[in-house]
Amino acid sequence: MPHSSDAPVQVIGACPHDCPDTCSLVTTVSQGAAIKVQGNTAHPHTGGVLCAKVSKYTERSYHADRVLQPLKRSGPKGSGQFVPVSWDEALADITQRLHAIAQRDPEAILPYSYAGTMGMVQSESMDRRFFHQLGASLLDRTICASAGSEALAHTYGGKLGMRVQFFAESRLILIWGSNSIASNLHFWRYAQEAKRNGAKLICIDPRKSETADKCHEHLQLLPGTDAALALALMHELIVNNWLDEDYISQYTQGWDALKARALQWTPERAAAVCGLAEEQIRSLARDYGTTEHAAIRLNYGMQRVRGGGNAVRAIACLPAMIGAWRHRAGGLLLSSSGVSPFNRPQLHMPQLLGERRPRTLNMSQIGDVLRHPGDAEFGPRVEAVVVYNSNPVAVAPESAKVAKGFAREDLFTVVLEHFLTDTADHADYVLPATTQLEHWDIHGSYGHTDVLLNRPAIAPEGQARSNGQIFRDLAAHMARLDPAFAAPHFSESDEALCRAAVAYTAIDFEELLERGFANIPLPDAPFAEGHFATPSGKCEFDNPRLAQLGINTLPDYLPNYEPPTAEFPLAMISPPARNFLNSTFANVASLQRMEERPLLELHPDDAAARGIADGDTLRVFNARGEHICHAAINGRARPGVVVGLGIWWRKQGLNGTNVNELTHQQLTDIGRAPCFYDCAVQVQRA
Ligand SMILES: Nc1nc2c(c(=O)[nH]1)N[C@H]1C(S)=C(S)[C@@H](COP(=O)(O)OP(=O)(O)OC[C@H]3O[C@@H](n4cnc5c(=O)[nH]c(N)nc54)[C@H](O)[C@@H]3O)O[C@H]1N2
Ligand SMILES: Nc1nc2c(c(=O)[nH]1)N[C@H]1C(S)=C(S)[C@@H](COP(=O)(O)OP(=O)(O)OC[C@H]3O[C@@H](n4cnc5c(=O)[nH]c(N)nc54)[C@H](O)[C@@H]3O)O[C@H]1N2
Ligand code: SF4
Ligand SMILES: [Mo]
Repeated sequence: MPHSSDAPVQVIGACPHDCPDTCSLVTTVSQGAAIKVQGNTAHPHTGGVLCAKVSKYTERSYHADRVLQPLKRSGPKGSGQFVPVSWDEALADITQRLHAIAQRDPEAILPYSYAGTMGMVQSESMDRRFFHQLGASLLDRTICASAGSEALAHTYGGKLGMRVQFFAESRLILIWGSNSIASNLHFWRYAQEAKRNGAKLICIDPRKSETADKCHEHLQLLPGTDAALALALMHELIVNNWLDEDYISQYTQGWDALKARALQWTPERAAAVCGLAEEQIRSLARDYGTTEHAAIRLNYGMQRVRGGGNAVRAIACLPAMIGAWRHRAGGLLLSSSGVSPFNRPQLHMPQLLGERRPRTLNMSQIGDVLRHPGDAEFGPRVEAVVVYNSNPVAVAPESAKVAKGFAREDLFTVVLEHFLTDTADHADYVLPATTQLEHWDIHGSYGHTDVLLNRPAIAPEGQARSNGQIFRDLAAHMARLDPAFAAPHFSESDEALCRAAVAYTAIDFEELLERGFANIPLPDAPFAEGHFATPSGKCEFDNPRLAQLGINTLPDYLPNYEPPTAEFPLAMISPPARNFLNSTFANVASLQRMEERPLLELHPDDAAARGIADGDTLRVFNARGEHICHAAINGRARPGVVVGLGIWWRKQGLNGTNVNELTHQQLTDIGRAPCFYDCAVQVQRA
């Protein structure tokens, strides 16, 4: 820690946010205060550039609304009324309550966390040990990526793919289901380099996003129809013989079956399903089938529908059909997190469960989970929930039910947070957490393949403590009631946990201390000669193991759960806003100004048919609820599709709701994930 009287110093850290870029940060500290946060020029993937959100990091860390002492509820559940209490009082009361529940049935306790910080220590180390020792229910962390991740694993054997820097050498890049300029800026820098070198960029997205604006072509398909498009591309690759037969025969499995299926998908058939012109599909297939070094940047935006898993499987077959994997600048990237070297069992210590095998509850159905009365199949009713690194009341689907669940007077809720979010408002105790500037952590990335270390730049603000420290403190208090919590693994420091995460791996911790980042040694072109991580070692077009899961063994097109109807004729998608990160930053004034207010983008025809003008106040509704916001007729929505950019806090909404008031809790075909973009609504002037 820099001494307060020292001249300004620079501390190297890592961006904690749930963003594929995992930037290396340089924080300038003067007199003990962080005065600016910049991108590290020495880290190639960061290139000295940060997004607008994190460039303003000090505005968030020093925000006047930060929770800086433990708070105890003083009003009705959900009222957001609290009184300050001491750490000792809060920890003693919380551990007594949890212990009493655990004595009856530890599965009545549920941890709820996601990627508010992506660091291994503050997101999955001491917390896991604590809940495993308790025997609490396990959480199925499906809210974001599990449909695509599992689909990819069923095809390639893991979350593996192209290395992001080699997109700069590609000749054709399909940006598929991703608004890269908003949510993957540092990939976009590589794509720009390719574009300057003559590459063609094609965006496949129902919304005319900022990224679509900058691509050569844009296929503005209907939400949830990507598998139909992929199958028609296969059809064209087959009938025009744009195939790498040698790659297919050596390194893939199930070609004859896939071919038979694809031949049923003429461009004509797919065009009708996707809401595209036949010629757009033929032209895309020609580009893809005839350009060497063709690359696909697939992203999670296209898997948030009923058939999202199958769509990822279908798209993932394409590079193997044309042998794009032979070169490092060809192939596909969805997530690179499969190369992560971290020693998770060392951090999580699943052995603390002993003989116990707690149930697993799906975070994407938290609305139903919290309102379930309990029965033989479900197990005990949830009596306590501990939330950290997540804001489920705003981000989980069908949020009226989520808010109702959290409003249960008999639910004991502890929230570790920086701010009084919608979720924290429902807590019995809010515990003040440190931000990335104030704690140690170690990070992998799902967009590049480096490991980064985050050193604390400043002392914790107020009485804030790191998640790691809070779980150590909870364990220490629990030890008074249950001696198992006195074991030494409950006092390992955050810094020691950083070291443990990479112990016995190819990553040198001293190098991390020195530079802030380290490369994982990897081949340039992972599947140039097959070597897929599947049991067959091949790219599994046909995966027979899927039959046991009740899933079609070949990729298929599954229509959405909620196709538009006469009553609810518009398909609503709600992708991330450029200047927020999920619901994080929605309370930072300078970023809020850039996003203006909760908006719904409509096509001019859909607006005209309803007498709606730009800026009008709207009622967006379906059978689940209504959300009041403002119309944006800005040329980004296609006919029949509306776009509610996320994710504002519910309490910022005109009627106390956000877009998730309208979404449902049904799950994707693969990966048990939410279907945020598979949602039909109607819109009226309010
Ligand atoms: N600025 C910013 N960056 C973020 C985030 C953020 O909230 N803000 N969130 C972070 C997180 S948690 C994640 S998971 C990633 C997400 O990263 P991405 O998955 O790349 O998400 P987006 O960039 O929103 O891209 C999703 C795009 O998919 C489009 N889309 C919606 N439905 C469909 C469909 O059915 N088919 C196709 N082809 N496209 C569809 C949307 O219109 C949107 O433009 O981004 C991360 N980065
Ligand atoms: N309608 C709709 N809903 C969506 C999506 C969508 O596209 N449309 N996207 C979905 C996706 S992809 C995702 S990933 C989820 C994301 O949902 P969440 O994971 O809940 O992400 P955030 O909303 O950013 O909330 C993270 C919270 O963690 C807190 N936090 C950050 N760092 C720390 C820390 O070190 N300690 C503690 N204790 N707290 C910390 C932040 O203050 C913030 O309130 O939302 C999903 N919801
Ligand atoms: S949010 Fe993403 S782009 Fe912005 S600084 Fe963090 S890692 Fe980089
Ligand atoms: Mo996400």
